[in-house]
Amino acid sequence: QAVLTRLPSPSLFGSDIDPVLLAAAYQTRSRFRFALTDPKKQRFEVPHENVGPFSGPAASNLKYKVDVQQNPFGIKVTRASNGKVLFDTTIGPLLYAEQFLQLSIKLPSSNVYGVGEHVHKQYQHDVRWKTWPIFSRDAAPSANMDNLYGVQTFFLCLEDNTGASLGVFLMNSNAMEFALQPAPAVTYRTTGGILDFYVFLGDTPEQVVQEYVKFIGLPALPSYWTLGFHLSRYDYGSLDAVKAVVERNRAIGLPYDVQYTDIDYMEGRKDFTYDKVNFKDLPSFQTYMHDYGQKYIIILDPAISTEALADGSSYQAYERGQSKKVWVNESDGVTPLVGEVWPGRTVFPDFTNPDCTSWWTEECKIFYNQVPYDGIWIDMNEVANFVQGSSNGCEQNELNYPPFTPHVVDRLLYSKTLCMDAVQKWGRHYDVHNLFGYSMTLSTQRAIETLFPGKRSFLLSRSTFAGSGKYAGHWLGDNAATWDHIKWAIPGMLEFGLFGIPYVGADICGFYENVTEELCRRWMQVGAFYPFSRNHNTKKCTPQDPAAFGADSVLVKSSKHYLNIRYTLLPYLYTLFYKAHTQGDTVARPVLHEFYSDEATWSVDKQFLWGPGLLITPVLDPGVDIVQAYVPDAVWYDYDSGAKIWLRKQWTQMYLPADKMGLHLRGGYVFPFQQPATTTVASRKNPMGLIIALDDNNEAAGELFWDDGESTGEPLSAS
Ligand code: MIG
Repeated sequence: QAVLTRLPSPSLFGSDIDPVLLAAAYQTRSRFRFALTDPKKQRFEVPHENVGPFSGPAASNLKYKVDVQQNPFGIKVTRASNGKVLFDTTIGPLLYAEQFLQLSIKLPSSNVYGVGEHVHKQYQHDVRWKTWPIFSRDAAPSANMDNLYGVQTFFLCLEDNTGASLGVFLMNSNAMEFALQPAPAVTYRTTGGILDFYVFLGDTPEQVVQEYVKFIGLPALPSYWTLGFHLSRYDYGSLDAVKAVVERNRAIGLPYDVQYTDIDYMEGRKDFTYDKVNFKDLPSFQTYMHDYGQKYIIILDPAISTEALADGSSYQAYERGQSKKVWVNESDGVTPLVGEVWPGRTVFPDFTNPDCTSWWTEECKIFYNQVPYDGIWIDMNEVANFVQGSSNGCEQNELNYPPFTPHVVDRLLYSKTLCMDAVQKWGRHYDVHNLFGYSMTLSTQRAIETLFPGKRSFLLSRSTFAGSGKYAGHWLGDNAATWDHIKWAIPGMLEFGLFGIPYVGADICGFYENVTEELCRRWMQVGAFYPFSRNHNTKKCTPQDPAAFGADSVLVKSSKHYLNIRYTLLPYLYTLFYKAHTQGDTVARPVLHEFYSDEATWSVDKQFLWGPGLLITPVLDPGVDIVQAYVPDAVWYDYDSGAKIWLRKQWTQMYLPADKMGLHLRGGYVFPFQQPATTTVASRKNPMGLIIALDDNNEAAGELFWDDGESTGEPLSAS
């Protein structure tokens, strides 16, 4: 510990804190933590399940060395093996005020990856003065540098071509920005809480991810069926329309495990209700799906209508929540904050309140007893509100109008969400806003555990925080059917791998806008290799489920071909998820994680790997059948033909006509497989086998994790 006193200088935003307490800990041999707090007053700290106190013995045999510079204060973390400075805050001053905290870090290289949630058009960050706002927001991905749904404050830095890497995580949930500079350096600039930094050292990028993910929570092991293909859209309009889509995609023999219904199944967009006219038979829909070996997932939104049902009867879910006082309150701490979302006037459950979790769990159960379902998709949990702050507006105070506002969308913190002075159990919305989706995930996980004891089910969340991956997957939100979006999905997906949320994918064929056959065909090809593979569409747009393009279309032929390969390789994919779950490995893996000694891979983001062994080279441009592809330094075999590729460690032109994408198996690896079928219920009964791809020495190795695909608890068998 050390006490830091403020050097004389003009105040930037007022309310400077002086002194500041520094606490630091050698937590493990590869993890260093330091926190800066106010010794005179308790400031907000993220109530994360994995944050412990500064106590316990110091780790030994450290991979790092820490030096503290005095006057001005700075902290330097050095790699013990080679003396390289990895993390150096002496590049700038520490600023610590009530609502403005800033620290800059000089880095050993500009190979920086991560931090979100944003559209990063390139996976490797551009360090030329780019400032990214971080604040959870219901905003559609676009070319702008907007803050999107989730809050992820972790980045990875590849030091050099030895693979040595570091990771940095700031445990803080306030609105902030992250600025990259060519030094190379980064600056975290946050509006509250404390500065609580974790520095991770690894010998490889994968090791850094493992260290980070073990700390924030190893990702959930998905149920096997959730690795199948999913189909969804907003506004089927009726259950008959849903069934027509299900039937036509069954009829073409599409590998297809999961069907969704979006908010149009509800009565008046109210959670825990269903439209008794257009979705009259919803109670038997799960059986209809199960009869074919398929599953059914529902959407739930956080906002709860305050209005009665259409027939005048009371809306029970609201009434019960109201009597249990489970809503987010206005600044007085007792009056429920009222806003507006899909169902009209709404209140917002405070998922940080244990009573709210009990209420939510109970509502999920009551509804399940009417309309059985297999998994839950949670949306709008940034939290989205269609009026600014509340129906009563927001007071003029330092929470709603802080002295410094990061470059968030609209430059207004309560825009499209709740007033910042709203009150929740964990604290003021100002401090806990970024935890809304995370807390809703925790509550919904409780519901899932209650509904499906001993089973894993499915949970998908739009808003995430560090640790969300322990319970949930994520989709990249409301993208559009454009060639830009099919490209941006790859950096997005790879980043969520770094964040410990490997079960991730973008809406295949795009959410907004009508898609063309060509774009949808290319998207179905690459999407067959998203860890979370779902085709989802918005209302009114032309149907884009594969069968909609005609049973004889090239799109259907190609979608089936690549989904069959996905289903064939599910034992390999499932094993990758097991390794993610047990040791924090990435699943959809950046090429640089396997080939870091080759600088050419450091910026590859139009291709990616499944684990170490499968190279995926999609077509991401219109009118193209030749793609510039990188062949990393290994032996590769074309998946379809088995032919060996006679070049390596170079760019090549890959011929990928309309029905083809690049898929290559890496020599040295063994891929467990199973004969595919149209559902995983059926494919799991088929014979299994091994694809053995030999390396230069005619050797190969691999692993298989196998179990019943849905139980929780200890694995039945491993490796
Ligand atoms: O503002 O539930 O991202 O997947 O279809 C739209 C309707 C609300 C946003 C989700 C999208 C979903 C849609 N929702």
